[in-house]
Amino acid sequence: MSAREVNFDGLVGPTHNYGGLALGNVASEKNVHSPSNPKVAAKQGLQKMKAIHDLGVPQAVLPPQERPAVGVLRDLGFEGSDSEILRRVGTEAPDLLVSCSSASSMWAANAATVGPSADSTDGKVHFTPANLRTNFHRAIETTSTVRILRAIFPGQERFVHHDALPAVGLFSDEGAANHTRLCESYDEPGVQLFVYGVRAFDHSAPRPVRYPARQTFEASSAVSRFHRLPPSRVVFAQQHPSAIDAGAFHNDVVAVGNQNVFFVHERAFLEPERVERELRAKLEGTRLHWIEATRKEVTLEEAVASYLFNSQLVTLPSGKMALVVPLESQQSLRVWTFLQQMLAEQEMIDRVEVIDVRQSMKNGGGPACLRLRVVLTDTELARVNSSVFLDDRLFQALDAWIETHYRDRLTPDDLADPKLLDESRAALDELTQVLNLGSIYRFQGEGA
Ligand code: SUG
Repeated sequence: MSAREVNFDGLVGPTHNYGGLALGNVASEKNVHSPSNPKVAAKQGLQKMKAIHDLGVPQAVLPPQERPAVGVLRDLGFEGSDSEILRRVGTEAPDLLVSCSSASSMWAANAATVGPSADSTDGKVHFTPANLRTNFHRAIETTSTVRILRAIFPGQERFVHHDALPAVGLFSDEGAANHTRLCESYDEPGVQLFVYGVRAFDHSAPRPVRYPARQTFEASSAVSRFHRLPPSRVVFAQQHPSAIDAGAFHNDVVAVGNQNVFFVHERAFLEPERVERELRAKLEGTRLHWIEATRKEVTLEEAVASYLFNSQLVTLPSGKMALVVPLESQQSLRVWTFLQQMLAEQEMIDRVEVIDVRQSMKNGGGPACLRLRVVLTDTELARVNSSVFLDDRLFQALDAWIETHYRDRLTPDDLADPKLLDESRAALDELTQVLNLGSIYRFQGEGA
């Protein structure tokens, strides 16, 4: 049974803006309140999907969520018509309006952790939606994420959808951004690396001091239990606290892995030697290529600014790999020089593709943040809602859809505009038809 890794990218929603909402995310803090361009943002994301598709790597789409989330505002006690609520929140609690308007579900790496069937003792694909409880604007994604994942991966025969972990500090969970699967080939059992920022129960263990750790060991181990992974297939690793304090709020800002290649920054983990040793031991017959950038070659600050490790490492039809890096990695002379040298010195990665996702990058979301990886066998693939797979026809349809519905400039002051809500809903309503998703949004009567 052959298996493939499919990248499910979050489409950028019509309310994409710079809210300065994410403490510890340097770009988000830096760009607070600068005007955004949702149309360009969505097109950049779509172009990235097209580039991956054109490399011969399967690509699919996840829809944006309903924003501004008027339903959430109603849950918080606001009453009246939708436009009355927007007007009232806009004047009385503008920060809350910004939180309820973020297009943050575009960063699909945080939507869930996915466990491929080859690794689970029950032979099923497991999904655990992330509770994203560290930031309110992200915590409100979970309910819709569940609905969307169930609509795309239907039935219980092959897919298991778990509940999100309790949304408390002990179980802070940010999904696949802190999870890497290494393997010989996708269809064979692999080893899953769960990376956490803090052990919530252990107050004497090292922890970041400047910024919050968004993933706990307690959450990671619960997800590994949900996914029915034998201990021989699991490695836990603590993120280096200095990486979090330098702005690497997720592990995917300092490490990226695919099959038997793991590209990491020297300061990614607190105990890099132990992590490497345990991965090699558990991978048994597989030769792991551990490619490390030292602090001398790329400082943590350079890694965070360039998002070098937030690249996508994808297997090409030839069996070789490509590293899909953000434009910012090319614009840094030191990072680009390191990349050229790294390319020349190893035999696994044979090309680098440069992608422009600057609108997302200004909120701290690089190429890897925008995608959720799902390994699927042919049988599982056949059960996935096929309308979400990107081909030239869907690309054209989505490009035209963005052109029709998206604004080319947005500031936080625009978020209370009832016309923006109408435009967003009209766009999402049409999208559910294009992607054949049925009614998944609250404004469509779902979960009201
Ligand atoms: O959670 N930014 C996101 C970026 C997520 C990146 N994902 C991965 N590394 N996988 C976050 O910090 C900023 C929104 C704002 O400020 O408007 C934001 O939520």
